[in-house]
Amino acid sequence: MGNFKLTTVEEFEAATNRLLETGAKVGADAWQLRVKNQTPHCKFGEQGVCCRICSMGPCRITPKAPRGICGCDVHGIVARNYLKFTAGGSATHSDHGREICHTLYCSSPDGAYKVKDPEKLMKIAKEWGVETEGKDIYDLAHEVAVLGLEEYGKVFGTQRFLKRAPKHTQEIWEREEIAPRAIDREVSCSLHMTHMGCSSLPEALIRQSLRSGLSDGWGGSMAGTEFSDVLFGTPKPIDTEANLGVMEVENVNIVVHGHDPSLSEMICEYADDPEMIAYAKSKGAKGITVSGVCCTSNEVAMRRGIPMAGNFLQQENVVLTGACEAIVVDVQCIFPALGPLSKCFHTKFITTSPIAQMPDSEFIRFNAETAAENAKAIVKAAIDNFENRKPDLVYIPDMKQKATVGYSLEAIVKTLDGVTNSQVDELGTTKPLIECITSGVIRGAVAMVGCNNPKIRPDSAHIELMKKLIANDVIIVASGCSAQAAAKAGLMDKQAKDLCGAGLKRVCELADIPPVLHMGSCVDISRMMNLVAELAKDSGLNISQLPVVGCAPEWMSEKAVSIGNYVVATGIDTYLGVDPYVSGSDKVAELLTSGIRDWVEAAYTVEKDIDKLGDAMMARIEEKRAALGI
Ligand code: XCC
Ligand code: SF4
Repeated sequence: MGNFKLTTVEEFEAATNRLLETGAKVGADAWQLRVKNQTPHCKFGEQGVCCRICSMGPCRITPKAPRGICGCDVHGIVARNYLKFTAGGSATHSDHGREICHTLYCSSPDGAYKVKDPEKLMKIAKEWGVETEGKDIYDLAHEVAVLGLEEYGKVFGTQRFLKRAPKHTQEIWEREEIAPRAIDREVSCSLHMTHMGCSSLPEALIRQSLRSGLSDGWGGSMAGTEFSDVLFGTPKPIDTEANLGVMEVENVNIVVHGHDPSLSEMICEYADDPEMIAYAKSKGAKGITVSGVCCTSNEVAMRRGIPMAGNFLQQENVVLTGACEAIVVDVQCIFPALGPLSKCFHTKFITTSPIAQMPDSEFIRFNAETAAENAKAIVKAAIDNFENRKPDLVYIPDMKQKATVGYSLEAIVKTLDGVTNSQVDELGTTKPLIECITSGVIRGAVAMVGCNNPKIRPDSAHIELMKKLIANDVIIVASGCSAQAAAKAGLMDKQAKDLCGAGLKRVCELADIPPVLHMGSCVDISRMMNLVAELAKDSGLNISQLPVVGCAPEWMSEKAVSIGNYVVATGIDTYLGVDPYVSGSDKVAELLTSGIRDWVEAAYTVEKDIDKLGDAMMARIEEKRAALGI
């Protein structure tokens, strides 16, 4: 197996510690230090039993005070908090999707944004019943973009993309009254329900949590993914690298961070511009390196092979290298800490969105209409900053791994064609994958998703679980910061096949894939929804019967809870390594981990012991196989 070796969490931590030493020299703060000041956390908050939605409170529930001033009990308070948390996530993902629809609306043949995948646009247009015959592709793009935008406020009916789900799933959503209507309506309705004096019945609040989640996964996020593909191309397998070592000491380093590819795509475009490269050289650099953090990094890695500097809890590290000329952010998961931190170095912290404005940043407003000039100004500002580097503060850990990324649903279907040598003659379907699963060569699949969280040693849960699963012939699809954890460790290197069980290893060799498939950013979990929908349709099974589970072992954001809700509501059991602030109510905990199974054929498992979490997932996969007699 040559000299392939995974990067261990210990090696990773040693590099981080070395960077923190640089930080200490310049008086920089870091999350590792702030965690100390914030722990132990507030018990009421942790259990979800604090309510401050009206000014008679705040009320917190204890054995001596079992009800708030209005009389709400602990179950109502915990469930209300859970729904609010979900709605925050649905709003965030969906608003990202809306921005993408708007970018599509701004596309033009000679503007900054073009239609790179007209085939996908045609497919969606047909799916939505839009006449395509003889239409100019940009007229069609604008028409479809308006329809996409209307999904947010449609007066009647439910989300258009729900039709992609198998019939059985659609029937469940109808029966349980959780088929999401207008996206904005589900978020508004959630905030209405959680207002003082509205719902305090846990069942009603959790049901709306599922519906709000579905408006994200099968609404806003799906729009985000689909229209990003139309604009920037549907990902295909592509080679890249991951971890801090992708930053290059002699180059101008621009780090893109956030979520919306409308910004990062343009930065990449202009960093590649010969005029800009010449300008960088005139300033004494060898060239320009763009790398990424968080989901926007996944977006440009999947489509352009732009290297991934790291995931969520690595964002401060990129500045601590002392070699980051600019960290350019749009929305979501951006530490406000980057402001003061960048002031300790020469780094420019450039915010670009009215939605995410922060102190100690330079605000260069980025608009779809003026994208080209905005992006150029940002790249130029980074280049101009190169000469301000303080050489004695520069240290880039020599640490990176190869990764093959870009496994959209389309790419997975194409790549797995021909893996089986038997009677499967329907290419362009998921049938070859189904055959690998039914024959037992692959036992099942796990969707590994979500963030890092200081409550868990960063990346360790992602990596340990993945290693365990692939060794047991379970194939992994990954997204978000989980995908980046895998890439940094080396699990997206094709040579990682040697860590797999015999069956999965054979599949990796035949299809020439790594055992952990990078499906994109967190809005791209909608790709996973489309994948399971196709698997169910092609196999004639219900989604809940497939030996497939979801897992977010280190999650932290509201978005992650929204995701969890739509994954479960789609019929996929979901495993969490961090508790979603519901331990204060046995009723709510019971609903989420078991009661909702009666509604949607799936539920949550929360288990903080990562080894046990892995065992539970494998046991579930085997249980589903046994039920199918395979
Ligand atoms: Fe954010 Fe999407 Fe979480 Fe990573 S995984 S920390 S939400 S960047 Ni989405
Ligand atoms: Fe207290 Fe009820 Fe007001 Fe919440 S809504 S703060 S429980 S009085």
